[in-house]
Amino acid sequence: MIRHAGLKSWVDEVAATTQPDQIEWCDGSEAEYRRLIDGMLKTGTLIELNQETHPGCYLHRSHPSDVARTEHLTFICTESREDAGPTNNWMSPAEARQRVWPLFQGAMRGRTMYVVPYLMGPVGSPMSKVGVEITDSPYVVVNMRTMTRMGQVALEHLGSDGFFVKGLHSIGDLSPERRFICHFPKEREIWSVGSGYGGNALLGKKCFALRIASAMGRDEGWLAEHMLLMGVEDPRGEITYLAAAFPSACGKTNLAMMVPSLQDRGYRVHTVGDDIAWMRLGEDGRFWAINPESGFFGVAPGTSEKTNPNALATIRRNTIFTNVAMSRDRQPWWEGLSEPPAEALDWQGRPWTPASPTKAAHPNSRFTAPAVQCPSISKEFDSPRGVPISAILFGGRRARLAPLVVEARGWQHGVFLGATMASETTAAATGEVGVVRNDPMAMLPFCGYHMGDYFAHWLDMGRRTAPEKLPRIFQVNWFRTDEQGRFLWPGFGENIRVLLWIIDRVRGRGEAVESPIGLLPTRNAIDLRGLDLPPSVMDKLLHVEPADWLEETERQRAFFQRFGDRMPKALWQEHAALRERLLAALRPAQSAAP
Ligand code: OXD
Ligand code: MN
Repeated sequence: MIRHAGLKSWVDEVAATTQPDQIEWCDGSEAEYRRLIDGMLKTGTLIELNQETHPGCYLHRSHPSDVARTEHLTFICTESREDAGPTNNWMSPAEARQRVWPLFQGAMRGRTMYVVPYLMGPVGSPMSKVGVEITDSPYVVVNMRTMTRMGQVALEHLGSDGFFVKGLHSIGDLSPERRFICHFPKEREIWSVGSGYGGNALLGKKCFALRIASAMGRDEGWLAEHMLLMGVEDPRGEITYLAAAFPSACGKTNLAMMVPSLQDRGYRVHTVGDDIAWMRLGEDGRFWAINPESGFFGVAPGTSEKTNPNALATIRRNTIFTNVAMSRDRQPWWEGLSEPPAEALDWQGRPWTPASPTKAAHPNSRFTAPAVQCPSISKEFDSPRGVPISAILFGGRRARLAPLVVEARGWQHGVFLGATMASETTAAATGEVGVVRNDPMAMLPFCGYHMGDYFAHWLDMGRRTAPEKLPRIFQVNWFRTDEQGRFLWPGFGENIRVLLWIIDRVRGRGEAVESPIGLLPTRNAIDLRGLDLPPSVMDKLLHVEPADWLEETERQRAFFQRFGDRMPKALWQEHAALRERLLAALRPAQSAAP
């Protein structure tokens, strides 16, 4: 019995437009999940994987043209184009009604319309928020059950008159010509049509928890960020919580679930989240964060016993794999997992052998798995108050230029480091892979409003509490390469060494030295014991080349200029100060030249 009149009337209105054969209200129960899985096994939407090695695991093969987020078809629908800002595609609400709404007309004829209430965030948390997704895809429903707290629990949170974010989704005819992902930040509403892919179709994730939530955070004084959340425990049992923003497919899941190489010295990692963080100021003046999700929608390729053993343990059961390959004995496989199987079916179901010229798994193939199955899941994962954040990391994928780690001089400089992040593109979105693009705070595709205002909001959050209560801000880069293109830093479990320096800094212990771009670790500040890394390599990893950075400030200038007078002056001041410091660093070298 639905007690919420607003919800009931919206569902009636949508049904009148989409004309489904039937309507199913989802309660999130195990029995419902089982029934939907069985139905999809019958229609071939899901394929059963080897239930002995992978109990409760299934494979879904998506349409080959529907394998990643489609940023060029993603719109922010505000009355004024200016409010969406220069980094978002814009569509007026009137145009959306004219161009996109008709695509929902009769779209669910012959299909079931599922009503999926879901909660983003832990049960009972003041930060948690309710969304309702209406969808005609049972694949979306079962993924939503893993990725959110779905069903009855959300209805209870909602009560009879609570607020919820409306999300309407139809796979339509899956044609990219009729694919739109529209966000209405003012109305807190989402329309998505023509795609079944995760980030386009699981509306709780990017659409609500980032694009709509970022606008809610601006209005209500909190932050919705593309960040992992993790705790690092030291041998004394003290846990320091970090939040880290990296662009899609740049290792957030690996870092969040890291098995530290220094485990035998008593360090441990506690995973709180791998993709999204909602952060607010607590009564104690510190930043507190929750992970609004309850599952992982991770990138499969490259995930292995070496790179992320905790992820492999997580996805051994109750996991939906999308667009991976399947071996003859029906086990999921992807590039980087292990030795290739002698024979397999590739992500499109075609016969594949190691001699095949194409990849077996799609580069953006994914797993959807419950967070609680992760061996390193934090005991605070379900905590309504969240975790207190001591440090924020911004990281990109940069083969050149950016050092392994650098600390901001303070909050304002830290916001500048986040705002000037740039990274090489990956397969998580359609388009060219490997080109450097600006991706401030890893939010370029996910900020639901003008990014100049977003930077101002970050600066404002820093003014709301005492400076010593603010998280310290760092920039990291695991991806620097040598002249042959080989990674200089071993990464993965060894990243703990960088985190320990960061934690030392937070706790007032670590040694640092000034550089034009921020504070670098001193030569011996990062513990390299037991790691075969010549000092010359460490020097390269921490090297800051003023001439190259000066060139980078030109990129930064061009990027900042796009935001016109909505670009906060404080960030222009940081830009000018950086140039000053770089020019000063270059001066002696220039005067020594003949
Ligand atoms: C994701 C993404 O799916 O960032 O998390 O694309
Ligand atoms: Mn992401």
